[in-house]
Amino acid sequence: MRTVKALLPWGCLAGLATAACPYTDPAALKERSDEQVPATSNEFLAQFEVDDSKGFLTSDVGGPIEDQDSLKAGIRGSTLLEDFIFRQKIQHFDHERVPERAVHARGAGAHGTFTSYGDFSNLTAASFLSTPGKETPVFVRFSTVAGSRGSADTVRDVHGFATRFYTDEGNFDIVGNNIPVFFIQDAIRFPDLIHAVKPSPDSEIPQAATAHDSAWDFFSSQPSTLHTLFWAMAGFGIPRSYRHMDGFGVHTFRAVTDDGSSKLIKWHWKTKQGKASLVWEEAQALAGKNADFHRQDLFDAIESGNGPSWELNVQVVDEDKALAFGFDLLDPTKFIPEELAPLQPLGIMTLDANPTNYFSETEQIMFQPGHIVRGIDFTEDPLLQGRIFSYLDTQLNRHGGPNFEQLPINRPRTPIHNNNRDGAGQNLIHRNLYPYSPNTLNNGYPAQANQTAGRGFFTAPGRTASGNLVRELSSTFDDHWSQPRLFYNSLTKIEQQFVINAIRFETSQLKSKTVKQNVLTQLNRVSNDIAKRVAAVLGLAAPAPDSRYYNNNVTAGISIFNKTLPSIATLRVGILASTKSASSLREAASLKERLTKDKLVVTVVGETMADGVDQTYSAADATAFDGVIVVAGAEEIFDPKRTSPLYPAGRPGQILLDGYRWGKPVAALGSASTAFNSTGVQSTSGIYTGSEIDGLVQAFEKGLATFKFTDRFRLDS
Ligand code: HDE
Repeated sequence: MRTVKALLPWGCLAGLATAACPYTDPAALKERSDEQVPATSNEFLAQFEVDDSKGFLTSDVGGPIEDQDSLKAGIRGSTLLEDFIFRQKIQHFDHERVPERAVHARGAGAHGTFTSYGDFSNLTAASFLSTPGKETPVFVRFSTVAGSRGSADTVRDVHGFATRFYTDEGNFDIVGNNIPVFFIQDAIRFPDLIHAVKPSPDSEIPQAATAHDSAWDFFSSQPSTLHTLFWAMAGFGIPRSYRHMDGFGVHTFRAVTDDGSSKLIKWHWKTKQGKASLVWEEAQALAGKNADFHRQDLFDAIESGNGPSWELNVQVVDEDKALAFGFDLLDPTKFIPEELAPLQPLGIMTLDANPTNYFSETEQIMFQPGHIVRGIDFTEDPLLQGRIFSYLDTQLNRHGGPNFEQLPINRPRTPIHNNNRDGAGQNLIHRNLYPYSPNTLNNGYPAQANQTAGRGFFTAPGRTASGNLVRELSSTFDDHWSQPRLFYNSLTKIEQQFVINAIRFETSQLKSKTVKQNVLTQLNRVSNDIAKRVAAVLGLAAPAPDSRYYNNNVTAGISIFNKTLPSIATLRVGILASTKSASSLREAASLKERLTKDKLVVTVVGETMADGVDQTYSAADATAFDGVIVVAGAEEIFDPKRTSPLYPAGRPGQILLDGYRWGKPVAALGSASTAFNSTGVQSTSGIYTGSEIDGLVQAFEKGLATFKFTDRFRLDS
């Protein structure tokens, strides 16, 4: 339950202009200061919470009732139409669902705080960036794109990273992704992209996957998709967790100062947990073993007090440099390599509170690229321009009327004074009888705010637009191949192999030979080597190299696997023990104590739920662990000839071997090292043995920071 420091009078919530309410009284408004708005979104939301910890059950209109049996004509008779208790209960239940998001339906969210590093008024007039240490409440929702609301978390997909800042000058949203570019360049093509990617209209197969003809038909007919596709085929499509991915605003936006001068900017969220990714077989197994893996990970990390953090950065470019880098900054299929425009850190965001109610908060939050505040402005990016309409429009479908901004999670911390009235689900009781501007009868209120009055929003004065009306894209958007190649060139060899494996996996599901040929044509424009290696698996002839398209450019900061993690806190370790050996359980307990001190989440696995065992071999699986340790005394159960009715045949060995095959650090304490031989774990990097806990733990923890030992994976050549 959230704690509320000071409850506001109801009139404030209703937006009523009363002297008792510091947020809505026009006189008080003029003097509004930071202290007069609730400090955190949690504090604000707490006012809407319902506490059922005491009291009697009531009807929807407040009368106490009982609701366990319906009202019948005789003890064995029909239920009566008169039974209002039955009708209200069933009717509300029948209407519990709202349409899921058309895209990004599957997601998880959390509350937190953004803290500005400094005064950035030389870049933007945005108030949340105006003072060192200034705190702004945030809510973030992470998501996958293609799957339905109940789909698995670890499918291969672009991931949403949408942030709402509840600033003291209104709500500001960065509705971004974990990949800095997008598939298409003009919003009008979005329905085409989504129709191609979503399941087949007849069978509704496949769920949350792009491994089907229509998706790759679109990708290969619309080469602007290649760049994002390449990121998705790499580790970015299958992150270890939401916490281990970066976020990007994707489009170029404008930062505008109080005096109206503007710069072009790109938003970047840099994870403080480090980037980490699953490997594909592991992700697939996880989708079956724990469909809620990412949701659970975020929730558990926050519950344990280890909420994740991201640093907000911007790349800043002068207005007249939009075409200076050899591509168009209005083209959302391009990113600016960090070498051309360095990242400038602005502040840090930490998520530290889970939603109290998933539906009210995570499901009902309505992000919108059009939620901007003074100091931020759009650009003419035709994808962004369309999004500004779409996100608002789609809420009419989801919430059945225009008052969705009044839902608690969508309300700003600041008072609302608009002249909007009525509509389905109107929550507010407006007292103003003159809801129009200009007026004299309400003394001109609400007053107009702009660049000079009331710290209002204003469009960057330097923006200009002119030209003939055309239904076409600028030729500065024409190059679709050099950045996918730049991206691919900047990966390590093994990451390149993972991209090729992913494309092989996806295209192996294709039935249409024409689509496969078209895919090879496009891949060949990125790299003949890729085209050849994919063609070999598809059993098709590779196209000849087309050197008109190729470059040898590289950029830093792309690879996921070439860096160790800055922190191993909250990573998960499985200790494989045996309930048949009391000494193995003792060793497991000491090991657990030692690892827990380093904030690792430890699960001791045994045959039965004996004392000291957290999970049985019936349920445990390597997908649940970032690293595995076998303790002495448990080695017997890894003998493949040994069977037990207590778990599926070979399960202990399978956990060890899967951990090894999926690149995780694997360790054995003392005599348990024989388990390696019996299960086929080979001696490569990331395999640790030793008979003394401290030494083994130190080495193993270094292995956890390495995260994936990629030398265990095969390269084509
Ligand atoms: Fe979205 N997108 N999108 N998108 N998008 C939605 O909005 C849309 C695009 C993104 O956690 C929808 O409320 C169009 C780019 C995220 O609630 C919808 C276009 C980027 C989320 C919609 C795009 C995104 C959405 C679905 C092309 C990265 C989830 C329901 C012009 C910069 C936000 C809803 C959340 C959600 C439309 C392209 C990110 C239908 C028309 C580019 C993170 O309105």
